[in-house]
Amino acid sequence: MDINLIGVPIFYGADKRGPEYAPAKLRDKQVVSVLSKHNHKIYDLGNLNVPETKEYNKFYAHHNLKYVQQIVEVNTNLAHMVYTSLKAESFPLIIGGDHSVGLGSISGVSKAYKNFAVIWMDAHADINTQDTSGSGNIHGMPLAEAMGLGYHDLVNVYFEGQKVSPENVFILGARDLDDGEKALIKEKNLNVYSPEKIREKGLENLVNEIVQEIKDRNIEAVHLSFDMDFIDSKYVPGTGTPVSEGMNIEETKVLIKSIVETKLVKSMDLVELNTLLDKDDVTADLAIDLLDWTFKHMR
Ligand code: HAR
Ligand code: MN
Ligand code: MN
Ligand code: MN
Repeated sequence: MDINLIGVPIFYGADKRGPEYAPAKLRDKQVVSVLSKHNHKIYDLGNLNVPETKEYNKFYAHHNLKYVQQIVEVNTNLAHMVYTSLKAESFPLIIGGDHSVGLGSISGVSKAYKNFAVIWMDAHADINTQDTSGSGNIHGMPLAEAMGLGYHDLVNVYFEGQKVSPENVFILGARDLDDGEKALIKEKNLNVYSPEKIREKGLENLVNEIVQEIKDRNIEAVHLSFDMDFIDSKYVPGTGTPVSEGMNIEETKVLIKSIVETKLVKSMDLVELNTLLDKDDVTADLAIDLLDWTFKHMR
């Protein structure tokens, strides 16, 4: 497989320094040769430009949205990188950065595929809007924006309107939801599976169930968006908003393997590795291990 490696060194969505160093860290850890082992050709396209701004400009566009303009600019460029990668039949692997990049990734996929699904592995649902977010941090909102909900400039990134329909979104591992997010899950009847629910169903069963739904709907592609905080906080010190009661590393690998073996995954994000919070590189090493595992099963 051809893989386009795209770094997005952004922290504006988290409003906390650290995730912007993840692409360089993973390159230091030889991400390119690790992925190459599995018979893939890796094209390292470098990092997208993230414009500088002053902290006092944070709320320039909206009182509860931090760094909107910068995030819109980066995600527009990312969307086009993802779209052109898919058109060239190269797998876009997006290394964040914080999870605000999920919007650009999904937007690019959405231009390439009319009928696709998103599997969002995360302790959070990231479906806040400017009206429900308590933090104003846009990394808590990308999936809402991609579903067409939220601030106009974010909803209309790359091209106007909704990028993915809510019934094609599957959120795995969610265990830290805000009240507005819970309300939206009810209202839209979103597919959200907590770690508890995943274990109850059985890991492979759950993936089979999702794949069945996906196949019934004639879905051509799956975008896998992996937030490091999906994994239980005791294994991931190097992430900005760790949450306990998550799945362990083995369980995470079982899920990833069965998702990837469907052959439907055509693009992926790996986000929220915060190198400044990491201890002895354990989270960076884990990110490498997970990428190694993922692309070993991808063919
Ligand atoms: N729900 C909270 C908020 O909106 C926390 C968002 C979490 N951060 C992430 N994204 N790492 O998954 O601020
Ligand atoms: Mn997230
Ligand atoms: Mn998260
Ligand atoms: Mn407002």
